[in-house]
Amino acid sequence: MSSSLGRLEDLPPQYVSGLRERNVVPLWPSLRDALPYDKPGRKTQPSLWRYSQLRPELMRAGLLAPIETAERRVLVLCNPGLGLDTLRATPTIYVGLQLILPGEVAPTHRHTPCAVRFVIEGDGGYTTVGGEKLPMVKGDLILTPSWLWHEHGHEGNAPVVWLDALDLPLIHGMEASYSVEGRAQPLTDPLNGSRLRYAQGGVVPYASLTPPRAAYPLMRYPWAAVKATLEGLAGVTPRGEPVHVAYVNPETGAECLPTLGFSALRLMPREPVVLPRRSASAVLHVVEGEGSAVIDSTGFSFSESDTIAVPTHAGVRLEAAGSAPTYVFMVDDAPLQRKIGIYQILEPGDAR
Ligand code: 1HN
Repeated sequence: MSSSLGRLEDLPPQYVSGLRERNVVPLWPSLRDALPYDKPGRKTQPSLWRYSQLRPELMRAGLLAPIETAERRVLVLCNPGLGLDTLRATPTIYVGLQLILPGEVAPTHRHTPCAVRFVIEGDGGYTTVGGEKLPMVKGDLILTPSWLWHEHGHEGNAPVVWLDALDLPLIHGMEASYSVEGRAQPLTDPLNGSRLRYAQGGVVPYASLTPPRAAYPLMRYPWAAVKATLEGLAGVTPRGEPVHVAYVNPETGAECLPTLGFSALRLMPREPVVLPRRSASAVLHVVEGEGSAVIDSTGFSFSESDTIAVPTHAGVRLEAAGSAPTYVFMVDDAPLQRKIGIYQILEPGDAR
C-alpha cells in the first residue's frame, strides 16, 4: 500500500511544464485528492437557511424583479462550501425559494433537469405539468419530470412561495442542461387528474395493468395524505425507530423521479431520531413545527420552513421541540446512487 505519494514539487519543474504544454498532468500528486482513503473528500458544509430571514428578501425580489424579466423569481440556497455561484445546496441538489404574485404567470418551458416543488405558503397557486393543472397547497409535492412542459400561475390574492428542488448540478455538470420555451399548455387532463386516478395506495386504474405504463402516473402528492400516513405509521413503529415515509410511483413502488428521492419524517419532542450515515447527500425542509438538528458536529435549531443541507456520509440527529410533532421533508440523491451502484448505508451516525 502506498501511503506517501510523490508531490508535484518533487518533480523537475520543466518536466511538469512540458507535460502541461501538451495538456497532460501526472496523476500521483493528486491521486489521494481524487480518491481519498475510507471516506470521500467533502466541500459541502452542513448549512441552514432560515425562512424568517429569507422571506423578506424574497418579497423584496417581488418588487425588484418583474416576472417578465425574471421568468422564474427565485432566491437560490447556495452551500458556502461549494461556492455561491455554482447554485448547489449539495453536490447534486439545487434548491431555491420561488415567489409568484397574484395574477402572474411564469411562462411555459421544459428542460433536461428534473424538478419538484414543495409548497411553503399561500393559496391560489398552480402548476401545469404535461397538460395537467395541479393546485398548490402548503406541503404538497409536485413533480416536474425532465422534459415535460410546465408553467406556474396564481389565481389567489396573497404571495405564493414554494421550494424548488432540481438535479440541476448533476445535469449541468454533465453539460447536458438546457431548456426550450413553449406556449401556454392546453389542458389535456382534468384538474388534479392524476391524483384522482391514484387517490388510494394499493388501488390503481385497471387499465394501467396493461403496458405501456405511464412513466410518471402521479404528479401531485398532497401533504394531507402524507401527514395522515405518517400518523398511522407512528402508531405501528417501535419507539426509537424513525417514522419515515417515501414518496413513490404508485404503479411500480419505485422512486418517483430517476435521480432524486423524496421522503417525510415525523419527529416527537424528547425522542431524538438518528438517521444512519449514508452515501447520499440530502436537503431537509421543515414542513411543520420546530426543533434541533446535529449534522456531523454542527448543531442548528430550526423552525417551520427552514432548509438544511446534509453532506454525503454525514451523521444526522433530529429532535422536535415544543409539545407537538414536527414534520420534515427530505430530498436526496439516493435514487441516482442506487442506479449506479454506489449507494451505501454506513454505520449509524455519531452526532450528539
Ligand atoms: C426552473 O425551470 C424552475 O420551472 C425553477 O419553476 C427553478 C432553476 C434552474 C433551472 C430551471 C421552474 C429553476 C428552473
